[in-house]
Amino acid sequence: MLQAMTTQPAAAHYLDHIRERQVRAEAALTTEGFETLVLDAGSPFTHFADDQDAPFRTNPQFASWVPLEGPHHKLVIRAGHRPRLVVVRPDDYWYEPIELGSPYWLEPFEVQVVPDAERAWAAAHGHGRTAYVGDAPAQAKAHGLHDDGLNPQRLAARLDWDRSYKTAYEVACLEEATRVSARAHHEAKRAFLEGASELEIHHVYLKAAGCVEHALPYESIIALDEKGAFLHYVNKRTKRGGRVLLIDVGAKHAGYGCDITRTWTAPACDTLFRDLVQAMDRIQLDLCNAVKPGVPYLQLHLDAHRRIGSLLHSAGVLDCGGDEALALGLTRPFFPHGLGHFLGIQVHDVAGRQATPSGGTAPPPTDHPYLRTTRTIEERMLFTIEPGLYFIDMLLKPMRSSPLARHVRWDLVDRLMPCGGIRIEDNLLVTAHGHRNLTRPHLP
Ligand SMILES: [Mn+2]
Repeated sequence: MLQAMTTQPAAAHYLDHIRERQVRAEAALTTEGFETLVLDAGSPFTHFADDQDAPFRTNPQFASWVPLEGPHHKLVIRAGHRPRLVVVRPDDYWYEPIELGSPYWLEPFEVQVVPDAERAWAAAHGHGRTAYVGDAPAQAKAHGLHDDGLNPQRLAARLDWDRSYKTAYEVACLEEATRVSARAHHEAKRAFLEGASELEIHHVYLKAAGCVEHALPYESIIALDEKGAFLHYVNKRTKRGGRVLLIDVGAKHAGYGCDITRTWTAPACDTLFRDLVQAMDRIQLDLCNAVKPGVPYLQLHLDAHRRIGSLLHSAGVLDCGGDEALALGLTRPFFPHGLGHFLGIQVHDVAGRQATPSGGTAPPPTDHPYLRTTRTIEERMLFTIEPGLYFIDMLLKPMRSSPLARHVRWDLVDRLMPCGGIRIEDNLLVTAHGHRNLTRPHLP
């Protein structure tokens, strides 16, 4: 990690990022009547009846300030003061301790290094009414925090809400992650066309991305043929020699993960399916082109259903398209997930369904329960656009015996079923009058 430092494009924006975080956090603290905020990096999660921990994941609220890895660190934020970073660096020979060095991201903090978790608690004391946000509220209480300061809901909601608007630093981190991921996607596609198995494609991807498996932002989805009809296909990946590859995998930079899906076809693929893939690519780009401030995300999601309905109509699968297919619910079994989600520290980032800065939920329509984004699009939001079209037996079966069955050419559905599904996913940053597609420049 030492090669990183000041040559990163992200580094140039980091001080502004922390300045904005500080301003927003101070405003949230004042509104909610707190003086100090303690963010906890978190504790390791130990598996039940075992002595092994799950790969550690930092509290996203902490990670959105500082890309310091590992458990037990604390960040103490207080109006008018430099944020104080308490770094836990044990003397250890079981696990190699972090080598802190002097990365760009230490600059804005008053740094205190302590040897263990207990001393981090002691060092993380606040001033005045203090809020704690982290996974160890009982320990925070044992160290003197009051009940009403333990993960206060409205304060946490305000911090989440602020994370809907990405800083230049965050965008640069996601762009760096995208460069790495796109390079690895290219290699994975090549391996697929050479006949590799799902597991081999996964290994080719990891090698090209230069990371271990648990450094991916989410478990890779690498599915050949009919396996693509499982939306989160993450089994042992034994299939090989496929005609269709659905690959959904990202990469991380400084804690920020991109989320990219492509669907590739081999020359032996059914031409009917290959045409659908090409048409879905055009639909995805049309949906991207509609992204700009002021548009409700839900409108794009429903528009995706209309366009997919029309595509199925022109392919002969449905006897009607567009509005009628959407109104009848014909497209839902073919496109059974949301059009996209916020992206950031978390792959499904926070506040996509948040109703107001202080909390509450704006749920999606009952017919579209998996839509994760119900916000109206605003500048600096960053989200995925990922329409899908699948042939999923479990969802189509009830339709075969329903009154809707007469709208469907089942012989074509049966012909397409072995091809699995299509998903094409880019990451978009919303600008003042439109958007910037972060993925396409690197991966057509
Ligand atoms: Mn996604």
